[in-house]
Amino acid sequence: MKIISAEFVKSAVWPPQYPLATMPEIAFVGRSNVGKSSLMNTLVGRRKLAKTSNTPGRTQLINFFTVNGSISFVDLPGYGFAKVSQSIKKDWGDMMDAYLRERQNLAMVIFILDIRRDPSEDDLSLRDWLEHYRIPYISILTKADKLSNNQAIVRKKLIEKSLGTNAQKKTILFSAKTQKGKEELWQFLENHLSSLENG
Ligand SMILES: Nc1nc2c(ncn2[C@@H]2O[C@H](COP(=O)(O)OP(=O)(O)OP(=O)(O)O)[C@@H](O)[C@H]2O)c(=O)[nH]1
Ligand SMILES: [Mg+2]
Repeated sequence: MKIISAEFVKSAVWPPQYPLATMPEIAFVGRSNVGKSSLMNTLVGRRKLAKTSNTPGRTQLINFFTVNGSISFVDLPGYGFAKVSQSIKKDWGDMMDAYLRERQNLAMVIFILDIRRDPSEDDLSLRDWLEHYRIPYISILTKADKLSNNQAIVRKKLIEKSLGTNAQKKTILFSAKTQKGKEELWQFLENHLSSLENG
């Protein structure tokens, strides 16, 4: 995909604040600090479009971006950050719930996991939620640069097993550091978006 433009649109919490649903939307979800913002930046080739940080829980709002004036990208706040209070956890859950349930133009969820970690309870509930609401998603195993190629392949098989991934629901190895998986993911997204246009 040739990136001509990538722009921040706005931050929002509740549906009335979302931008109009005029283009297909791709949402990036996963636990806190997993590398959601970095993955999004890698896809658009802009290192600082979405803010990244060593401090987990950095992204607290739903951040909307537009790519090439025709695709909407959404950087969602991460879950599973132990240091936040119960009330923030509840607000987070309500915010995510509203987004995933109500967003009419949501075309694909990029479900991001750390290749070094087994899927958490929160990861598995998110997967169940996506399955339940029949939201198309793809699992991305990021930070692959932290492992050797062989180790990465072993971890991929283990994580796929714990997620119950099948031939239709594939996973992609990814690294924001080396850009591994970037082309494969774009290819997948472009195929999916063109199937929506033609379907
Ligand atoms: N080595 C390596 N580090 C990565 C990779 N992706 C992200 N990181 C690092 O992981 C940390 C968190 O990255 P972010 O992209 O901010 O993660 P996030 O999921 O958006 O975090 P929150 O918004 O806080 O939930 C940063 O220090 C990144 O530099 C990767 O592929 N490889
Ligand atoms: Mg982030």
